[in-house]
Amino acid sequence: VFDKNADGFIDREEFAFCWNHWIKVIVRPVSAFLVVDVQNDFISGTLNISKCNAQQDGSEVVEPINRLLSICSFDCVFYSLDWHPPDHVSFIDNVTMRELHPNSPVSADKAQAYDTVVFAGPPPMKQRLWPRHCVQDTWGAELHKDLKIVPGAVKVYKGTNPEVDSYSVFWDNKKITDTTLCSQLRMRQATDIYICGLAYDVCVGATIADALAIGYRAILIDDASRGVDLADIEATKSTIVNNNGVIVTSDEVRIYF
Ligand code: VGL
Ligand code: ZN
Repeated sequence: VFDKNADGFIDREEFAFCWNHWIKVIVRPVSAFLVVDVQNDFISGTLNISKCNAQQDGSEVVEPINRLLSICSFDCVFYSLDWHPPDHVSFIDNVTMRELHPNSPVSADKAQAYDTVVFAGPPPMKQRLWPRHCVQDTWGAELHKDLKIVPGAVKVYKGTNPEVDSYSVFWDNKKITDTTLCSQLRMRQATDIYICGLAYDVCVGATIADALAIGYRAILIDDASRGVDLADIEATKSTIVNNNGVIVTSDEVRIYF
């Protein structure tokens, strides 16, 4: 590596910095494949996204995901699961269990599924209310039966704290606790994260935003993701591109042995 000061080479420390921050990522990338929340409730259960604004069929992500898992050789594979206790703060039928902030746009007695309220806190917390979904150890929380599970993959559980929701697979929405994904990616020195699954504009979007903020190269696989709201899906795509993320289709992903 030549020094711009023209005396030959840059020193060891500077080389180490370049290696760790730039060169390693290019000559020795470590890839992670992350399948977000491909669970029954989002596909055909209580939070069936095909009944939402975008009317997308969540089961269509299974074919491209399985194909990528069989032909690509990712260094590590993760499956995240939305994994809520029955008293979870995001469930519409639990809205009267906690105090709302006086400035909440909707009151507890008027609130309906998909509305956004503000809980009193402290601190006050904005929360979109969802139908009861992905309750721990129920059918709705299981991964789709046709989804290929590869040996050695790691399952990452999120949304387990009853008091705080968790869209990103890295942290809960208040950034109180991180998940096993954070430590696993650090341990494996991952550089590139390929992300897909459900829902495009909710958990997939929040996860890729965090991946880019941490500094990973993040790749969203468009045809292996389905979402809730068309406008929010478009906004998610803009955020990814504006933050130097990449959006590809599954046939563009080529990581071979
Ligand atoms: C999700 C709504 C509520 C998701 C999770 O996985 O995208 N969406 N909980
Ligand atoms: Zn959830």
